[in-house]
Amino acid sequence: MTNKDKPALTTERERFYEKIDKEHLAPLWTVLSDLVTPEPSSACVPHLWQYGPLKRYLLESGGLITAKEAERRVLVLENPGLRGTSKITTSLYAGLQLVLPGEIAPAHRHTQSALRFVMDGANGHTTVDGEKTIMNFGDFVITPPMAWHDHGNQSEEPMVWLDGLDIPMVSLYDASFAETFDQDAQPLSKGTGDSSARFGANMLPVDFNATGLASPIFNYPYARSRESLDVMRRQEEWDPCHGLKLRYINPVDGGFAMPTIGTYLQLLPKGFSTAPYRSTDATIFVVTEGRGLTIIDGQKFDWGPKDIFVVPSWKWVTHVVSDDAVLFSFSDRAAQQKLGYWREDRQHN
Ligand code: GTQ
Repeated sequence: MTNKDKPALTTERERFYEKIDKEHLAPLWTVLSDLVTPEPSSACVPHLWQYGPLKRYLLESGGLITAKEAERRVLVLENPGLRGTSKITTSLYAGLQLVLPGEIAPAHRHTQSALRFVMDGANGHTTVDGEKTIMNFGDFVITPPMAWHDHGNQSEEPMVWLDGLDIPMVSLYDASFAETFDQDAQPLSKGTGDSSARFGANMLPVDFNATGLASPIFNYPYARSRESLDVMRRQEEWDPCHGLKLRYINPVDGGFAMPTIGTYLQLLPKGFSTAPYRSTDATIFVVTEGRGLTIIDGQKFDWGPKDIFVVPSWKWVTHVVSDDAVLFSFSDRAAQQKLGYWREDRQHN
C-alpha cells in the first residue's frame, strides 16, 4: 500500500457521513491510510528513566502504603507518548516494584504473564505455584499465566525489581481473569530449586509432557547467564548489531521463556558501537552493568547502571559503549513471531 492522500471532504460526503454515523457506520476511505500503514507508526516514543530518581520515589512510596494494602506497590513506567494507559510500549506494561523487609505482596493469579528483573536487594523471594525462589540482583524470574504468586522479603534491605507484563495484549483480547488467594502467602508444595533441578540441567524428566506455553524454569539466575557471556567473549565473535546476545529459552522446546514476551541478555564491550538495527518489537532495555549511550531515531540517551530505556517499533537504534556493558531486554517478539508479524532490518556490511 502506498501513502495515498485521503479523499477530499465535500459537503455532500460530509452530510452522508453524518447520516450513517447515527447507524453506527463509518466510511473506511477516510481512515484507511491510518489503519493500514506502509510501515509501523506508533504513539510510543523513545525514553530513558534514570534509576536514581526512580528508586528515590519508589522508597518514598514505601512510606505511603504497604505492599499488602497496595497488593503490588509499583510505580508504573508510562511511555510519554502513551500517558494514562499504563503502558511502556503499545503492547507491554512495566513497573518498578518495592518489597520492604518483612513485607508480603499477597498471593494472586491472573491471565497476564509477568517477568521480574531484580534491580536492588538480595534474598527476596517469589513463590510461584507452590515453589519459592530466592531473588538476587540480575535474576530473571517469570510468573506464567494463571500461576499463583506472592512476593516476600525476609532480608534486611529493600527489594526492588522491574515487572514486565503483557497487560495491554491481554486487554486487547479482552481475556483478563484474576483471583486472590485466601492467605497472603500460598503454602509451599515443592522444595526451593526443584524446577531448576528438573528442567535447568539440560535434562527433562523422562515422559515429561508440557502443559503450558511458559518455561517450567521460573528463575534464570544472573550469575549463570552472565558467566555464559563472559566465556563466549573469549571467541571475539561479535554480532555487528547485538554484540553477544543470548535469548532466555523454555528448555522444553527452545522457544521463548514466556508465551508472549521475548527476553534477552547481551554483552557489549567497551569501545563497541553497534551497527544500526531496527525491528518491529518495541523493546525495553535495562542496563545491568556499564555505561554508554543509545541513539534512537536520532535522539541520544546516555545511560549508566540500572537505567531503563525504551526503543519503539521500527526506529533505528545504535548503542555506543564507553564501559563494558550488559543489557537485559524484553519485547513482545515472542507474540509477534507466533503471529507471523515480526520483522527486522540491519545496516551493516
Ligand atoms: O507482581 O503480580 O507490576 O499482578 C502489576 C501487576 C506486578 C505482580 C505488577 C501484577 C504484579
